[in-house]
Amino acid sequence: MRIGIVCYPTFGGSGVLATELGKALADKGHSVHFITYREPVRLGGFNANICYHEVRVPTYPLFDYPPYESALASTLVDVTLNDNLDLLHVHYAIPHASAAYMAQKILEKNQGRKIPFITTLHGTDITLVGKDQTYGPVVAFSINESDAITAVSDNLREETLKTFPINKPIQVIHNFVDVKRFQRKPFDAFRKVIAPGGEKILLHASNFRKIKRVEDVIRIFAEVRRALPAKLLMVGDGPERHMAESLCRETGFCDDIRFVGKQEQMEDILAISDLFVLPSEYESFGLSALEAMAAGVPVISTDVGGLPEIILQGETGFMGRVGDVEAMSRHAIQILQDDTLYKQMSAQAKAQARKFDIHNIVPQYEALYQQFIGNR
Ligand code: GMT
Repeated sequence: MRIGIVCYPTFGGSGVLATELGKALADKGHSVHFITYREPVRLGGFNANICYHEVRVPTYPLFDYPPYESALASTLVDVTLNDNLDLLHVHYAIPHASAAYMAQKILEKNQGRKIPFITTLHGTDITLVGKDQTYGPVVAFSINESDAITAVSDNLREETLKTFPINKPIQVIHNFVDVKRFQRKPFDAFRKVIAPGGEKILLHASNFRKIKRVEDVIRIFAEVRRALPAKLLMVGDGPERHMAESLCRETGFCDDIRFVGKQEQMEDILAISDLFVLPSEYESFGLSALEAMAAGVPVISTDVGGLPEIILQGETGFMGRVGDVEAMSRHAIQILQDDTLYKQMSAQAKAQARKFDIHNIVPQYEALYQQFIGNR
């Protein structure tokens, strides 16, 4: 199959998922074309079945806001024609679904050919940004015009149906992880640099937006640190980083907290981590938590959105109420202090992650594509 993938090329979960999907499809012999404004961060080295097409957005003095959506739609038309694409798969509805709709209409009118497009909903495109009246009508329209709609969790499917009048089925295809890639390797030298005294290592990774409640990460860590020797690694960057850095000074544990910025090799960082902390206000899925579990790292999180679809309460970690720092800290301490419990949870986390292994999920997308390509 010849598939065009549209995504955000950033560290966000939707871009990571789209990139990993494209790479997996290419490994299976499909021809994959990434169409976005920058090379996706997880794309990695050369693959003969992958092409990256950059969407150029020329500036012009008239434009206070260069029209990315039009530039994307035009690039989709161009790539579909020149590379004879069978299908477009857009990740994150805004503005990708409406750009794909526009490209579809242009091709239909000019070439008499309908390129099917599939929209995968990832989370904030529905629950935060999409809901906003500024975008709502366009989001609802372009989702409904998609030839197929998928959501990354049952919860996101329900949220979408609550938010928009959707007139076609939404298929749930859960996010996935390449379990093999996240198998722990002995990384003692790296671990010694971060925790020279053998301290436990807690990890948080996100885009540091409000929805992630990074202040709760710092508060949970402070409680853990009062109970046992520990270090905290904060991976990622975003609007709440400054606040989090000030808060860590207030806790008095600044020397034990490292902000390491955006990192690509999550598997290396997870290999030295003992506990992953994700106390978000909402997660449609929580791909970072799944990656942690694949590495055998138990997760302390909130019980929101799609997280209960991947985390098994008391078996692969603990989920508390949003803002319940006390309960999340108490369970974190318990897990870290009890070696037998820790080993059990770590093994169960790996076993649970295997259910979401790339080899189980990617065929679901291929089967969906086949439904449309078969009709051409
Ligand atoms: O978490 C973010 O803010 C980034 C966002 C994105 O679109 O890249 O992540 C969303 O999609 C991920 C991949 O499907 C999910 O794992 C995240 O849970 C989801 N984030 C939210 O729902 C807040």
